[in-house]
Amino acid sequence: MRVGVIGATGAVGKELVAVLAKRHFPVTELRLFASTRSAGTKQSTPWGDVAIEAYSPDGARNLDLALLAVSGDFAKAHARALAAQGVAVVDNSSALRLEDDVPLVVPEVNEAAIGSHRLIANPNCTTAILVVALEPLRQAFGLKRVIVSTYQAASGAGAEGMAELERETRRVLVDGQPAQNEVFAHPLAFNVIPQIDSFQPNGYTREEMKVAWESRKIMGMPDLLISCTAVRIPTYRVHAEAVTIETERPVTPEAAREVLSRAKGVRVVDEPAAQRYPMPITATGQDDVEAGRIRANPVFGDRGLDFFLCGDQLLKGAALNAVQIAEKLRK
Ligand code: 2RA
Repeated sequence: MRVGVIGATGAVGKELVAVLAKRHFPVTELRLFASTRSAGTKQSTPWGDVAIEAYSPDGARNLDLALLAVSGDFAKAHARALAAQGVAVVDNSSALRLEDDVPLVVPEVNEAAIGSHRLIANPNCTTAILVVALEPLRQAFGLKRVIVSTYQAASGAGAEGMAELERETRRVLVDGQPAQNEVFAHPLAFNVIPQIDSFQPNGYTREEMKVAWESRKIMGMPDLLISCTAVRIPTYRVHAEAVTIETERPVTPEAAREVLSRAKGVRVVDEPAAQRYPMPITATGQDDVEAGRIRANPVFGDRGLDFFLCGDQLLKGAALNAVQIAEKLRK
């Protein structure tokens, strides 16, 4: 397939190229698009050095597949037109995720939603990591309520987020100066920030609402009761999520562990006695979402469960999920 990665120089764009290679996606021609600033430079890829092009609808006309890792404005302006030209499009932005005619897909959960669609939205990273674990639990025990608190890495804000964390940390440790922020609302080094994206009229942030809106759509549960508190922490990579659920039917930690150990896209890491549980340091670079700290939640009696997830948000939360969708589109 003639594959175009649009936003190729960003953190997700680079992962997209790496995941295409790792999963042996049948690329006959790889084209990389980015801003005019990067156009003309070369990026080294498993398919050799590829010159970065400035995007133009005409230039992209011959693609079979376009993987978009750019802004929502770009997606609004170009995604539908590309799909109408016959290009299969997977969009990483939030612009089209809630549109009725655009499936929002995590293949382990709702692959069937792809149908004959040619334009598919890739969910927010925090949502994708959550629903791969929620869906098998829902199937086994039913799902009534979900409460999530997240611990999100700097790379959720792209390469700039990682660079800011590194710069700030050096400034504090090496220069002995206070951290200075530009990307995040406050210094992230040696801090946690309970704000990701803008505040909504209901007091939640947009990131928190995305988790609710998108989980409901992907799981086909428009009335699911779900609340999220999203927090940025000073790690490079991997989003962690502390999850509490109330189930429809009785659940035990043993039964939940069994269900999750059979679930696609999940790896149970849950040996408290050996101090083994999900952590960013072990989940980094891994395709599967780690699930552990699985225990009964006494607030909800025999229908309550607590657990902890760690997922590489540049992989399952972005590039890997997008390429998995592309693999399904190929079929
Ligand atoms: C973040 N989830 O971590 C957002 C980006 N997709 O900032």
